[in-house]
Amino acid sequence: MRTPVVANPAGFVLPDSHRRAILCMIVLSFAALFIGVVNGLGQALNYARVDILQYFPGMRTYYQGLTVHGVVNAIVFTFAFAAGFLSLTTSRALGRLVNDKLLWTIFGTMVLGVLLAGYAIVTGQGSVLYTFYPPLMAHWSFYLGLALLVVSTWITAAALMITLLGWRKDNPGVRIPLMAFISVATYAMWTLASVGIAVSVVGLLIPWSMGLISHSDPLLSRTLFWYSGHPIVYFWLLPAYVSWYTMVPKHAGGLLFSDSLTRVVFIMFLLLSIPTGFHHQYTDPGITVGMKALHAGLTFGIFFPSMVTAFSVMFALEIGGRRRGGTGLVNWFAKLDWGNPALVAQILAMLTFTLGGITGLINASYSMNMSIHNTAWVPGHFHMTVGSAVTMSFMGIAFWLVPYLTRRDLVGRGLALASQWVYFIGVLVMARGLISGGVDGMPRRTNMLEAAYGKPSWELAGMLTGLGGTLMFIGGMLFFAVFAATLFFGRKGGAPTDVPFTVTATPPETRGWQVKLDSFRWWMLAAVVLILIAYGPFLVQYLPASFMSPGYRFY
Ligand code: HAS
Ligand code: CU
Repeated sequence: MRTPVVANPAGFVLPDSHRRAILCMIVLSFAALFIGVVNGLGQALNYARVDILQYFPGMRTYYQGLTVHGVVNAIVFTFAFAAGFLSLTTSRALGRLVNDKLLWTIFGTMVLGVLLAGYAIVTGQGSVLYTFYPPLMAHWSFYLGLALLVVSTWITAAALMITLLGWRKDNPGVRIPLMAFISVATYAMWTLASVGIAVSVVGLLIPWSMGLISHSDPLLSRTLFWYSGHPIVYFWLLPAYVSWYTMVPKHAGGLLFSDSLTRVVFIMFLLLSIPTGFHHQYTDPGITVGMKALHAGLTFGIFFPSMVTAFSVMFALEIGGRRRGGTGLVNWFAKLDWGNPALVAQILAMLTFTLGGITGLINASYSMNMSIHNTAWVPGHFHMTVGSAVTMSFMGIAFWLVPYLTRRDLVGRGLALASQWVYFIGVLVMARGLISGGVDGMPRRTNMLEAAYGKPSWELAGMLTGLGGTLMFIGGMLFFAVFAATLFFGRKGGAPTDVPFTVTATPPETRGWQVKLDSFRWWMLAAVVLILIAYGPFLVQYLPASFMSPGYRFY
């Protein structure tokens, strides 16, 4: 017997203090993106050998600019958005509020973290890029700021967990509503994943940067970084997937393909995101080939839930397109609502992610990685993932979320649509430049204005990178204009009063094996076992740490 259970509690109202706390997080998130996008223009133009960074107030070096770009985009923008958005989705799906004092604590911890890390970066004492590998050394406030940003994610995880446990107590035996399940799963995965960065920052880097220990262990720090650094990409991506699964079908007028399959996808992310970090370290010495091969194999495993996502989301879009009168093999696609900026942003995000995913598979292939590692190919890959799939999805979500939180109408629908098309074309042109340059050996993280070894064939790649980056900047500015205008000048009244909420084609099963899918405890335990298998042998062979390198500050 199948009965749909508590999937859409009616009458949900977000009280004002929650509304303001979540709005603060979303504004912090996009303020960070704004700084990131402005710096991004400087980075992209550097590939075209045009120096605009020199005009940025207080900017000392290319690496300072690149650190700002990476930290605000990859850490602040994503963390703040996930905290605000997933607190809302959890509350909404459970019909139960996340504690508002915790929401404000999360926001306060983030702001403190940004100020501390920002102090080091702005004063030129933290130009260590967002990967902060030792022996490059930053001021201790950089590491402390990052630690606080990670702590803010733990408070969020705890806040969501407490809400879920309270709900479970009041609803014994009821399936967890899907939107809440996948929101909490995202934080469950990240809680396990963030341990690596936390150990590295607190145990190794803060004492070292304060002079309490004189030397660092680069390999151990890199390994701990990538233990968190691969799963962090899914921590960025999964809030977008929450929207793609549970909200995009609603925008498109379609249906979610399967409740159970969606849960399985998120459980696969919980299990497989972490034991794959060595695919960033194929060229590192000190890690056995066997361990690298194991992580490569598991990386192909983590490719699978995204493939499932592609087909599930396409199902939802196709139903929507056909309901709007679409026929034939492709006509349904044209019939989608191309006038809705929230939907358009996310469809364009999916299209770029298809290319981002394929380039990820190439990265993961050990032998192909050897020819693209540390080249411009890699930023080509990640601008088609985090720089577009994630960023454009978050922008698309903002098109309904900001009106929902402020109770103000979206201002400039046409501009909002234009912003996404311009950004989309920009990211494709830029990625074309970076990818082709990378295949041709053009390096990443290199000040091209100073590099004495440029090849003539890098010229076109560099120009395309600069041109695409400029278009992304213009698209970004159009987006920020819409965002700010809505925030300050939107007309009160017509804004959406609820989050978009999808109906599943197959409601959650109330008996059978599917019920077991909701047991977070067992999935987390299984994830820990996989982590031990993937990292245990390395740690046994490697530890104790070898503190061998002093700190360096080159720029
Ligand atoms: Fe990656 C490096 C492998 C996904 C981000 N990645 C990076 C770095 C970043 C990053 C930031 O194996 C650089 C780190 C640094 O600074 O050094 N990546 C992968 C693989 C995947 C992958 C296998 N990456 C991501 C995501 C990111 C991200 C997601 C951010 C959000 N990546 C690597 C590897 C490296 C790497 C190596 C190291 C490279 C090196 O040497 O340094 C997979 O998860 C990708 C799976 C994706 C798919 C696509 C599914 C498509 C969907 C859209 C469907 C479209 C629809 C529209 C529905 C399988 C879901 C349809 C409509 C139509 C009509 C068509
Ligand atoms: Cu990775």
